[in-house]
Amino acid sequence: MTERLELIQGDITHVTADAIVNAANSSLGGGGGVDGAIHRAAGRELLAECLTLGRCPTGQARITKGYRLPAAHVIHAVGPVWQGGRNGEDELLASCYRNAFALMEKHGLRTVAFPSISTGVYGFPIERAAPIALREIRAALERRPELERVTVVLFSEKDLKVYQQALGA
Ligand code: AR6
Repeated sequence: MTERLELIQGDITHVTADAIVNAANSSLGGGGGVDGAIHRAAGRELLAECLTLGRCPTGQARITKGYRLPAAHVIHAVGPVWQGGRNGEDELLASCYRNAFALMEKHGLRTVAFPSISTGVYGFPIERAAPIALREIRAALERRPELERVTVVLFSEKDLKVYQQALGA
């Protein structure tokens, strides 16, 4: 199972996969961080498709094509804004990962790359987010043998170390 899970440091917009996941906001209208990078790399057609989808509630996900990205699809997941940790943030973050995998199953996708959802602008502490992300990824890999590869792409070396430590724990 763990051989189908990899942690790398890099830019998710460069990843070739059936899908990359975007840490989006509910408007699906683009933004900063990884969302901005994905929209810039995919081109304006991505925004046009996103705007046909309406709002996406926190914890849920929507799928589009990848346009000029090397990835075939983008799964836009809306993570929770950190509000101190007692407002359902953990469950909403887990729900992003679960809903992303549900969309993969529905569309017959086998390889996916995730960023560290909610741990940038949305302020979710990465030390708390990493075990939640990895738990949901492992659960999906166990349940779904058709999943070939799940990559978590960490932007900084520090973030990569946090995930590596959580994976070993
Ligand atoms: N590749 C991989 N990871 C990246 C990249 C990249 N190109 N760029 C940034 N990261 P964030 P959030 C990392 O803020 O916290 C947007 O404005 C970044 O270092 O992108 O879920 C949306 O529109 C961090 O570890 O997403 C929303 O309004 C992680 O990606 C809001 O930000 C997530 O940081 C969402 O906030």
